[in-house]
Amino acid sequence: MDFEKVAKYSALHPKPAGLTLQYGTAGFRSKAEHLDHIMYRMGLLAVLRSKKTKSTIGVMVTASHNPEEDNGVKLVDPLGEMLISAWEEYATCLTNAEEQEIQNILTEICQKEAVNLHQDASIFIGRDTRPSSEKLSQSVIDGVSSLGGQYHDYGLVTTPQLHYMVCCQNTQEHYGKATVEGYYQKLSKAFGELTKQASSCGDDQRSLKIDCANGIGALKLKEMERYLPKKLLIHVYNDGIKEKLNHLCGADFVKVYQKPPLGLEIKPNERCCSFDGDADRIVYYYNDTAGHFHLLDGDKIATLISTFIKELLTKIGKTLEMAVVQTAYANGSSTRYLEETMKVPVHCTKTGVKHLHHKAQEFDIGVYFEANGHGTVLFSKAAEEKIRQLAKEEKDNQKREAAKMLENIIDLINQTVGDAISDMLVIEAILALKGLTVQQWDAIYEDLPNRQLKVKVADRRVIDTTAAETRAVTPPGLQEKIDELVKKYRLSRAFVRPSGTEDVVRVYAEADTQVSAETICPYSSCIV
Ligand code: G16
Repeated sequence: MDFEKVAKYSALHPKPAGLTLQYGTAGFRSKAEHLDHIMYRMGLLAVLRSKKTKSTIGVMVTASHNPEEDNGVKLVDPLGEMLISAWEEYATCLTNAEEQEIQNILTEICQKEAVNLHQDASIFIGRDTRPSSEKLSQSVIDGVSSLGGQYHDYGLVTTPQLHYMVCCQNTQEHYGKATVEGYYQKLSKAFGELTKQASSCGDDQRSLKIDCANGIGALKLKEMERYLPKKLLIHVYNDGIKEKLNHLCGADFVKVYQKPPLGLEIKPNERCCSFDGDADRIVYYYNDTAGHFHLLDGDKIATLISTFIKELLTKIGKTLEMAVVQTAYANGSSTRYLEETMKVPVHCTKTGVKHLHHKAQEFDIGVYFEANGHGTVLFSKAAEEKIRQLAKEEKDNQKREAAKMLENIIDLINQTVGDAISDMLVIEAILALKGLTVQQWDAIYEDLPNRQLKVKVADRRVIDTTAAETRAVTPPGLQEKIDELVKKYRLSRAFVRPSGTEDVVRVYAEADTQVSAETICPYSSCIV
């Protein structure tokens, strides 16, 4: 390692005195002006991770749903998954080190992980549309270069596009071509094939309004449009030309406040959806004729997709084990519907797609979605092979057609991480194939009324949780108070947890009526 070069560049990316940050739910997030040294150091760490795994590693500069003034960075592991947790600790340690400690920490990581320093390193870099992102990604490049790593700067891409390209590169393009164009071609082809199968159901042209949170999603959807079959008419809103990223719009805003985004006028019963700032989350919604807003969140998406897959599995007559993975935010009605009506096993993990992803990998088919719209479907290698073989060789027409649909779902869904564009295409295809309106989809089950709040506290780390974040273990007495409170309301539950992406505590409550949920929620936040 050329420590002199590392030290020389490091001095150009100084750490603000007294600042400590943690690798949180999805990497580091903070005000953009705090992040320069972190970007440089994540460039360094990505090189070591690349040498260790002998693979290309991704570095994405984004703070996704956070306000425009924030920024962040997350590292992407070889198959497009989030960075493994042991290395999250190295990331935190390196980030919080004083300048003179950097050399020792890098050496320690190399020793512990037996990193071969002679191994080549390759890093893929991407960024979102925040004004601060370009400069910060340059700092990542400085980090990569000062340790002699090679890099490919993809510039403006959605987070899931970068995950996809890392996976393509490390699977010798078995997963697809490691270019943005390759991504458009793969998804559009699978979508075209799937919806071709829908045309026999007599479906006409479908149109969808998409709120892009004034972020990267708008840019990428516009690029992708020319690849997509004309049967899907997409109308992009909040494209970032005039307004600020995530301001009163986007998937997070719509989910938390349960109202439509600014900048998108909804006609009664019109199907609309919102992406978040880096296009890895999606939620759907519509207004009914009485003007009431209806949200179809990650739980409704998981139900739609898993119902569809289960029907196809029944048709092909193969026993493949499918499960749904959720978090504590999943609406109680969705869990009940999946378990009791659909007879699909449901598992609950901590918040953060990294946790859901790992759990979903345990099944032949793992459908995972956070209620906030972040999720995807994973097919095990064995399941994928079986499906592809049936799609090619099965003699029975009906079975073969069902297997082909599953094969196209495999190609359409971005299995590396939740992806708003890919999820949107899967949902649109399923709705077309099943001939479902958004209202019919919504009516599959009725959500329990719920409320979510963000609460500012002096130090959110005083709250520690257990049981997949459904119970608080500290501060003492907090959980007992919540238990006492929820006892008073029917079908109610509530929990609090510190956010891993924003400096807030999140409070969630649900109950049999909206009034009860609203009463519990502000009350829970008072306790905090
Ligand atoms: C990130 C994570 C999600 C998580 C969300 C909120 O989303 O990828 O898994 O649900 O943060 O996390 P928290 O409640 O800990 O703040 P995004 O879209 O912001 O990258």
